[in-house]
Amino acid sequence: MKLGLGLYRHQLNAEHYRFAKQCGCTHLVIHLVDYFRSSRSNQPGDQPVGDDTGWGLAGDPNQLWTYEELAAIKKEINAAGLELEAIENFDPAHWHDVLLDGPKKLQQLENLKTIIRNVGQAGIPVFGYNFSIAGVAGRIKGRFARGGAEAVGMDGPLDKPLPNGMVWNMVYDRNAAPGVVPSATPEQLWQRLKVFLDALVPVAEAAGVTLAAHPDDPPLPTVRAQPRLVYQPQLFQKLIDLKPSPRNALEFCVGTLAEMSEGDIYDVVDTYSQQGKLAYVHLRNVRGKVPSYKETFIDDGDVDVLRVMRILKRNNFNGVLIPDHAPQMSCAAPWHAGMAYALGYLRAGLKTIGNEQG
Ligand SMILES: [Mn+2]
Repeated sequence: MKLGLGLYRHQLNAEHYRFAKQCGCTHLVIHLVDYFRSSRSNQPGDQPVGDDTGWGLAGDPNQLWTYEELAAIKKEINAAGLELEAIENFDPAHWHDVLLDGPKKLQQLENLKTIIRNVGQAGIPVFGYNFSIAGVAGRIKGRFARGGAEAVGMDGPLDKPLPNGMVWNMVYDRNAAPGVVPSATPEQLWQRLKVFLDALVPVAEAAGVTLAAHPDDPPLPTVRAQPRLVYQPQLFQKLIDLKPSPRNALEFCVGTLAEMSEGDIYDVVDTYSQQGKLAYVHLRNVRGKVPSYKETFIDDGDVDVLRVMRILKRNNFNGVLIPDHAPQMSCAAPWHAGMAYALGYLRAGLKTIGNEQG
């Protein structure tokens, strides 16, 4: 197992690469979508949360991430003594109609194929995605964590319908007609995922890129009047079986899985790690379950994180762990302190379980 850090778009610079290295990381997972563009309710400094207007504007539909751009970022990361393990998330601007089954779907599937080919050419092994119409919506912030640290949680579901022009909690069309996005059925959503996997998995196989699916966060059957795909642990199996391939794998978010109303988190970790389906792991802790849970410090929630690490080691998981989210700590650099605390804990955990690369 290897230790990594996730960085948002505005953090892709030498200072943050040094910070990761100083915390003992060998790998990075990076976001290229800018979640903090033009939103008053969603400011950089923490993970994106926002209100029911979402995270702001999606990117440029005509600017796909190029090989040159990806190779340049990888080169800078390598120069800092780190490996680039994964890119996390497609931009809604590049695939809104794949999620919505809209008129630009065929062109946008080609967009995604181009991006995966570019990622493979740049030598980046994993691409994480979240096949979700509402996206990561409906969460709140408060002084929920130990000592009054600011953390994210949920206090009741959000089923206010999505306005037209919005998907994946971002706005892709500011000029959309008034009205709301019609609710899909769960069967329609699974069919859309099948179309996506049938198109992308062969390209990923040829490009040497592993596609890694994140479960729905928060994991409720519906959010914003839209169905969710993976809101119980066994639904990950349905996703795997829909398109069997070593390149159809999981962005295994222990926090989200622990928020689900069913399943024993240790059995869930065992089941999927035994199958070798974990591309990389979001390892964070949480107290409670949907629709009422709170994110916690890594040593302070319902999950025995060391026990999870022992199961991963027993099943020979050899990929990257990242903290995903952490509470904001009271100091001049709340995000950095939270991440350094989580990374120190994970690094000690890796040594404790006898992980040779910890
Ligand atoms: Mn996650």
